[in-house]
Amino acid sequence: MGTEPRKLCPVSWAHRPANMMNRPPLKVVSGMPILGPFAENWANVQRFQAREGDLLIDTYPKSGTTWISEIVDLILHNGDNKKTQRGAIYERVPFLEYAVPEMPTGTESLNAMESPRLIKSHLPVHLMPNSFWEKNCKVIYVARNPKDVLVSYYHFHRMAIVHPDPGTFEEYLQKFIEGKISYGSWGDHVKDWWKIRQQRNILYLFYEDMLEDPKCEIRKVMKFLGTDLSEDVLEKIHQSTTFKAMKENHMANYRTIPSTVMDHTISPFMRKGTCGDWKRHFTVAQNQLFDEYYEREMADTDLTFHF
Ligand code: PPS
Repeated sequence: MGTEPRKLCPVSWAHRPANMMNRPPLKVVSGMPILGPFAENWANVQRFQAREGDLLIDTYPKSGTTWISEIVDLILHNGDNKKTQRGAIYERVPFLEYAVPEMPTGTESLNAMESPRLIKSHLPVHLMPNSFWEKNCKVIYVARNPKDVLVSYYHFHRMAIVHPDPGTFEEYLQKFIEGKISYGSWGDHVKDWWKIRQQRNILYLFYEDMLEDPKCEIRKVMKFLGTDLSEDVLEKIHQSTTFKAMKENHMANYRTIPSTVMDHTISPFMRKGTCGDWKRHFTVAQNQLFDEYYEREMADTDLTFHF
C-alpha cells in the first residue's frame, strides 16, 4: 500500500530527572480536578486552535483510549503495522492537555505538528476548546463501565507518579464516587458526551462492545472515517489490536516511558484488558455502595453499561 506514514511528534525522555513530578497534588480548573502540572498550562489548552481535518479521540481515563488510538492509526495506514511502528502512541496521537515541567506540552507538540492530526484528550464536553466545534472536527468517544474504569484507574495511580497516591482501594473508591480524582465525575463525562453525540460529528463507542465484537466496532470506525478497507485489512487491524498484540507492542504499551515515571513492575499499563475485573476487587459492601452511586448518576439518562 502506498500511504505515506503520517507525521508524529517525537518526545524525548532523555533528560528527565529521576525524581520527576513525584506525585504533585491535583488542582481545580473550571470546577474540575486535574493533574497539578496540567492546570499550569490550562490557558493554552483553552486557546488551542483545532484545524479542519483534526480527529479527536476523547475518553474518561482508562476507557480504551490507547486501544482506539491504535485502531484509528492502523485504519489510516491501511492496516500496515510497520507504519504504526514509526513512533510511540503518545507521539502518533499527542495528548492535548499534557504538561509536565521541562517537556513540550501537548499544545506545543500539536501546534508544531502537520495536519492531519490525531489528538487524544480526556476533557469533558464543557471544557473542550471551542475551536473543535468551530472546525466541525470528528470525535471518537469511548466509554467503559465505571467499575472497571475505577479498578484500572486505581492501578494506574499506583504505577504512574504524575498522579497523587491513590491510598487504599477503599479510599480510592470513595474519591472516585466523589469525583475527587483527575477529570472529576465519571458520570458527567459519559453523560455529557452522550447527550451531544447526535448534534455533533461524534462516534460514541463502548469498550465492552469492542471486547465482544472487535471487528464490528472497527468497521464502525472505518465507516465514520470514510474508509472502505477489505476484509483482509480488517482482519489485520483486528490481529494487531488484540490485547495480547498491544501488550507486546512497545509502540503501544507505554514501555518507552522511563520506569521512574511509569513503573510497570508495580502494575503494567496493559494490565488485564477485560470486562469484569472489578469483581476481583470490590467487596460486597463496596459493590452495594457503588451500585447506589451508579443508580443516582444514571437516573437522568438512557445511557447504559455492561458490567
Ligand atoms: S489512559 O491512560 O487513560 O489513556 O488509558 P486507556 O488507554 O484509556 O485505558 C487503559 C485500559 O485499556 C486497556 N487496553 C485494552 N483492553 C483490551 N484490548 C486492548 N487492545 C487494549 N489496549 C488497552 C488496558 O489494559 C487498560 O485497562 P485495564 O483494565 O487496566 O487492563
